[in-house]
Amino acid sequence: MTLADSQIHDLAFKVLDAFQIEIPSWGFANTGTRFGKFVQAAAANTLEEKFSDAAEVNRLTGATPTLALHVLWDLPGGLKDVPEVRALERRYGIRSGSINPNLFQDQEYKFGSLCNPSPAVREQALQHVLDSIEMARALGSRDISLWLADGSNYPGTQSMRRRIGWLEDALRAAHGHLAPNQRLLIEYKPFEPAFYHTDIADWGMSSHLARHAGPQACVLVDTGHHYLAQNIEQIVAWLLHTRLLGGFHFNDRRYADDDLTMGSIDPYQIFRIFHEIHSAVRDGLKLNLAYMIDQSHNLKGKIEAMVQTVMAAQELYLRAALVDRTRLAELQQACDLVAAEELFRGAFWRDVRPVARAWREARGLPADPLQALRDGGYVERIARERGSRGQTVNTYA
Ligand code: PSV
Ligand code: MN
Repeated sequence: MTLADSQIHDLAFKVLDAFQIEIPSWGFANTGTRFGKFVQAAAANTLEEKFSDAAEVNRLTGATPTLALHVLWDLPGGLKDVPEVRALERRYGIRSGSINPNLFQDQEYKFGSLCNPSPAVREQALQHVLDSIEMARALGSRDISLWLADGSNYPGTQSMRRRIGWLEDALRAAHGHLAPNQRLLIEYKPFEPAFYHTDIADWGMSSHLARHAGPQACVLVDTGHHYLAQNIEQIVAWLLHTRLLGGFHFNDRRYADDDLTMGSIDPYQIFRIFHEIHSAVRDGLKLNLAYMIDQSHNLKGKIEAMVQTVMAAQELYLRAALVDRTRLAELQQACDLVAAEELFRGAFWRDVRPVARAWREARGLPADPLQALRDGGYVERIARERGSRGQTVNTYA
């Protein structure tokens, strides 16, 4: 670590001023596992309650001005719901963020959506994507985040190759409907809910589909959507190099797509990802990345978990920003392995919480957002109000 303390203060303020991360509406709703749901009295049952919770997270952290919306869960009436969402945006000072089509919940999608062998089902799925693009446009949302559950469970039961062609056609058609400022983010996932093959299983498949769809399509990296040994920061480096990286769904995992708190299992992994991004920026790449959280907590308090996640994201982003990249480049060039590694992990081990605290105070935010949440009484109040009305549960998240 070669940056002087005075440099760190200024850099940290600049970095934290610029860092924003989107939170998901489904992170405030009751969810669970296929074995059971543990409902929380404070969970959000309506879109208004999700906006209200998002506003509370933003009030405490100052870093989450947008809320990702999942179409069927949040906009079941389609375009008709847009005026209501607009009113909620104004009331709570939170903008709609990425729009997430839902191609996995309806019975028709049992054998796939955009890759279903039935032309009628493929058409229905494409229409849903086009409607979602339309909703995003009406809400002023730039990104449509597309995740497909499509795949198969048994060898020989589907033509993987034919399904690639159907997917190419659909995504190109969807791309044709984007407004000039909109983007199609194509998410990949190796397995679940399909357990033999998944149609978009990795970043190579997403990259190919994005290139084929058109210049406004890019790749969405969900940190939970990799096999355990995969080097995610190398994938990020490739996507940066090929200009195909659109954004992230952040979460952590120990086994598969566990949706645990970002950085709770392997904070060094997130640090390494952020390092790749900071170094790309330093090398002059013009990036437009959507940082999003994709977590829905079943056991932790939902708002508390979200605030904790935002703080973890800020700290790891900042720690990665503190790598002295000029010196690191020299050490890399000289193949001075130990010195390079010590410099790198020195930044990782730096405790940035005091400077983050100073930044929060300087920006009129609570120095300790988690304590402020506990002291503020918001969760107790909504638990009383919402708990007495009975709870709803998302079918999947
Ligand atoms: C799928 O596992 C996923 O990561 C997609 O982004 C979905 O939209 C989201 O989770 C729903 O929870
Ligand atoms: Mn995701």
